[in-house]
Amino acid sequence: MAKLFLGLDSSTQSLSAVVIDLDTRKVVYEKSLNFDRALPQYKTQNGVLPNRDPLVKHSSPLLWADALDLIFAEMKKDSVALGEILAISGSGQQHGSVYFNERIDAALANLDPQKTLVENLRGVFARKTSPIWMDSSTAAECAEIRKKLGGIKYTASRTGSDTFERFTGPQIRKFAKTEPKAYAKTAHIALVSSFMASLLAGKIAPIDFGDGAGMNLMDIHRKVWDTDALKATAPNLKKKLPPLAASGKVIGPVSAYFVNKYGLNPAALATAWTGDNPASVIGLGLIKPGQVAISLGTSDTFFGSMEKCQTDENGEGHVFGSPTGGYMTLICFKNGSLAREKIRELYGIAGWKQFGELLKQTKPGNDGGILLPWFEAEIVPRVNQPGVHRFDLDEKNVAANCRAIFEAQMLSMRLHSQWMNVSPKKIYATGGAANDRALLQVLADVMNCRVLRIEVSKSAALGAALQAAHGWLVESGAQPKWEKLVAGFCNPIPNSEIRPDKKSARIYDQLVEKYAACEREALESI
Ligand code: XUL
Repeated sequence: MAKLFLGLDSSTQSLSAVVIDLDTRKVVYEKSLNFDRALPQYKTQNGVLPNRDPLVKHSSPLLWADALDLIFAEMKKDSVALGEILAISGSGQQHGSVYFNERIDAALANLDPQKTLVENLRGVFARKTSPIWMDSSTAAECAEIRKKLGGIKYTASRTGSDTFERFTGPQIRKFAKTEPKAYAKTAHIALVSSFMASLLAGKIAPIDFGDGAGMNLMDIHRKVWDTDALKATAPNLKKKLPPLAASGKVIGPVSAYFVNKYGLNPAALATAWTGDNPASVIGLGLIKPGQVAISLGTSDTFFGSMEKCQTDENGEGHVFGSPTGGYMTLICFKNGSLAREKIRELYGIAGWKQFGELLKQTKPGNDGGILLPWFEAEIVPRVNQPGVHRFDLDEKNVAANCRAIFEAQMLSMRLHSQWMNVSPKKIYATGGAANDRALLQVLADVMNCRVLRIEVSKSAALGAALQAAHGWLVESGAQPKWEKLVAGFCNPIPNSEIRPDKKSARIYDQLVEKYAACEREALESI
């Protein structure tokens, strides 16, 4: 019997599944379901429910549960050997939260395979929608919690990050303030990751140290709920949260719902899930400290493993628990792929190939033209008033604007990652836009560093599958080494290396100063 492990990734726009065979060290199955297309009845746009307030970004927990049924049905239809899967783990978009009333425990324990998950979850929510990581509507709550905890530096050194609008603590505080009755009826709060893990395990799942650190509620050093942070956030919060656990910890056999309905093995193990970025640390094989990756997805993230917990005094970056033990560091830029697509739409550019050709008509450094692409409120730097700003850049010059968006995103990454104090020898690039060589050349030149594309397009789901394997091996009494476990799964694409062009790198050494000045000017004006 093959040793199969399933990893799921419930991201902003899709649910993905990856099945690995540990003996042959191969990915044997991959599938992605796009929420807008597969489940149009929820009326999401890019996975988000429409809202008149541009700062409010919610999604539907029922959509995520529906997608879980759908992907299992797809796997069954595609003849995946579901009965041979030994363990399942997963990852979720970080920070998003799900609110249940006291009926949740019984509903999870009695999932009826004759019904859908959505039908099984009728009447268990204390809040219909879930705020997700793109939400920036909690500036007031961030300020309140930060003040109670003693300022930016202290909040960051205590919880791993300054308070951020998308982080779950400020989101919970806003809910408790604006809907106190519904908050009082809330018996349990889950993250996207722990919600999905709870469905698979048929009981409330713990929150792991990776995703738990994205809440402003966990003591980052001791990896326990921080009493002061809980108090600063909302009343009676401790009772509403599950325990914290190591990522991938086995929480029990999978729920009989999945055994009866889709043919999973009753002995298959369900594990705690983690966040999509922590899972990508495994999926990209970033086991050694100092290895960094850039994920060019809905959000652009810059992250890597970290030996000792070192927090950002300026409060722009984050420290999370790493699923391989120890810590990881991350900076998140909201205006990632959606901003790149906005520029394409704005100028009527048919595809990325044409985009790349236009880019070639311009020179690195764009003759000093700068674009600040804050189509959405931005996380880093903190911008709550969306808007696009141009400096020495003609709005009508299509080619220059194409270069400007790429350069802005990469310059911003360089500028705001300085606190991490890492000088990587190579950067791994992943995510949808990593297929674009032109973008990766800009990245290599701006960072003055070699860039390697990594084979896995679904790094979070692969990381989750490897996390499932790790949990299963530990449960079987083995002492698996992460480096050995990931070997063979996470190799960069042969000949994908992009070297920085020395002349361009010198241009960007200067341009980054101008970029920083433009950013300061724009921030002062809004
Ligand atoms: C990380 C973050 C995003 C989401 C995307 O802090 O907010 O990268 O995890 O799913």
